Amino acid sequence: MLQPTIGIPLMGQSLFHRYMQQKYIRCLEHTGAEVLLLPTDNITEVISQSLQRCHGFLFPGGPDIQPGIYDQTALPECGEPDPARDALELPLLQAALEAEKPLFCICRGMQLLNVVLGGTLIQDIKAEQEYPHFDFWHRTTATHPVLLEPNSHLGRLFGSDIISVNSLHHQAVDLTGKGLTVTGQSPDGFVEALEVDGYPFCLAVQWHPEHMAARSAEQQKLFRAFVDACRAG
Ligand SMILES: [Mn+2]
Repeated sequence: MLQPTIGIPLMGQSLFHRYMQQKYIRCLEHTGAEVLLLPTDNITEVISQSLQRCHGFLFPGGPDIQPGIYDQTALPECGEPDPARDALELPLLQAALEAEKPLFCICRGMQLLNVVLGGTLIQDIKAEQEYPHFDFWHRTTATHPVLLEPNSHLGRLFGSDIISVNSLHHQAVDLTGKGLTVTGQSPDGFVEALEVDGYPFCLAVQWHPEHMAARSAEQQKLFRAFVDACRAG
């Protein structure tokens, strides 16, 4: 298969949403993939059709996940959720995992992966952080280091145990879900990358490679590895 199709949940219709969505689309199209945006209406149909059509799924950034989903009540610091996206993305990710589709989970996407597998989130990290983990202005450049497990998929992909990343999150993975291993951490102790034990192909990162890839050959590797896995599947 020359051109794999990759499903991405629709982030929203506002100018801001379309700008943020376009970054993922460009990176995937640049590596030769076709993108299918998945709307939040007719969820059952969207899930069954996209599982047939898509060779892989990218779960993008976005608003905070409703804390009730991981059995917590919302703290005042928790952001405004998007219940429609939660309603689509939770069962879609569950179904994609069962079908063993190649996955790329970014920011909210990584947090979603953790929650789907029974993990929890820290609803706001501002009081604990020692690095600027939410720096929208510097989203195209690196703002903090990430320490990678040398024997992980990411450690091998980057050929290094330390990389520099941008950061656009105010929440973080707390208790990890079933079958997940932490393979990247910030120096102040927050989870920046997860891997699913024994799963064919899943990249899960807390940073935003889609905003860095235009200038960073290192970050482009993530999209290339994902699209290659989709092509092989
Ligand atoms: Mn960070």
